[in-house]
Amino acid sequence: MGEQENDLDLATLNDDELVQQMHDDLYDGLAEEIDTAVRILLDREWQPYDILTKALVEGMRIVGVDFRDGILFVPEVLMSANSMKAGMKILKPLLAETGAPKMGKMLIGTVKGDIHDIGKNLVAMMMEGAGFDVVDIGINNPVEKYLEAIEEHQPDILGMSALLTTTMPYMKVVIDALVEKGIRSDIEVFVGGAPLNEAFAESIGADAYCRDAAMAVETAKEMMSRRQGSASAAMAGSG
Ligand code: B1M
Repeated sequence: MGEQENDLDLATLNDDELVQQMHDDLYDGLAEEIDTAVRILLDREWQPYDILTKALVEGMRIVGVDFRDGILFVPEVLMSANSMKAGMKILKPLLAETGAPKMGKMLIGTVKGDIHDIGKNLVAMMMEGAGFDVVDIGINNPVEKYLEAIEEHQPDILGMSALLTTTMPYMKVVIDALVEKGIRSDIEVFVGGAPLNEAFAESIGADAYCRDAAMAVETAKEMMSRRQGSASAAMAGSG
C-alpha cells in the first residue's frame, strides 16, 4: 500500500466509499483499518449483520475468488483472514445480541497423526465469515475427540482435514465410528486437504470433498439450504 492510502482518513468517506475501502483493506490484510472502519460504521448506526455481510463477507468473497484463481497466495490470505477476524471480534458479541440468522454449525479438526492446521484454520475463518458457527477442535484428533465434540456441540457439519497420505485414511475411521454409533445420517461430513480428491472422499463415505475454503463455504451453504428446504417440505407434508 502506498503512503497515500496509509494517510487516508476513513471517517471522511461516505458509507459506500468506506465499504469499498474495507473490501480493499481486507484484500490487503490491513487489520487495524478494518477495526477502525467497523467502529465507524457502528457509530453511523449500521446493523452489525449488515457490516458483517456487506463489508466483511463480501470482501472475503473477493479474496476467496482470487485465492482460488492463484492471484493471492497463502500468506496474503492469512493476513486477509486475520483482518476479517479483527472486524469479527468487534461484531461477534453484537451479533449474538441482535440474533443475526446463523447459517448452521460446523465442527472442524485435523485428524490424528497430523499437525498441519493452516488450511483448516482458513476454512474455519471463511466459514465464520460466511455466518456459520465454527467449533475448531485443533489438530491431531483421535476418533474419541471427534465423537465427544459432536455430542457436546451437535454440529450440522463435521469437517475433517488431512495433509498427509498417511493420515488421510483416518477419516474413514471417524466416519465408520459415526455409522457404528448410529449418528451418521444426523451430520454432513466434509473432508479436505491437499492429498485428497473427490474419489477418495466418495470411497470413505464422506458427503463432500472440499478442494479449498471457498468450496467448503459454497458446499455448506448449498447443503444448509437443501436441509432447510426438506425440513419445510416435511412440515408442509405433515400439516
Ligand atoms: Co508438511 N507436508 N510435513 N509441514 N507441509 C506437506 C503436506 C507435504 C506435501 C510436503 C511435501 O513433501 N511436498 C508432505 C506430505 C507428503 C505426503 O503425505 N504425500 C509433508 C510432510 C511429509 C510433512 C512431515 C512428515 C515432514 C517431516 O517431518 N518429515 C511433517 C508431518 C507432521 C505431522 O503432521 N505429523 C510435516 C510438517 C510440516 C510443518 C509442521 C513444518 C508445516 C505445518 C505447519 C502448520 O500447519 N501449522 C508443514 C507445511 C507448512 C507443509 C506444506 C509445505 C504446506 C501446507 C499448507 O499449509 N498449505 C505442505 C506442502 C503442500 O501442501 N504444498 C506440506 C497451505 C494450505 C492453505 O493449504 O492445507 O492444502 P491446505 O488447505 C487448503 C485445502 O487443502 C482445503 O482448504 C484449504 C484452504 O483453501 N482444506 C480443507 C484443507 N483442510 C480442509 C478441511 C476441510 C475443507 C477443506 O474440511 C471441510
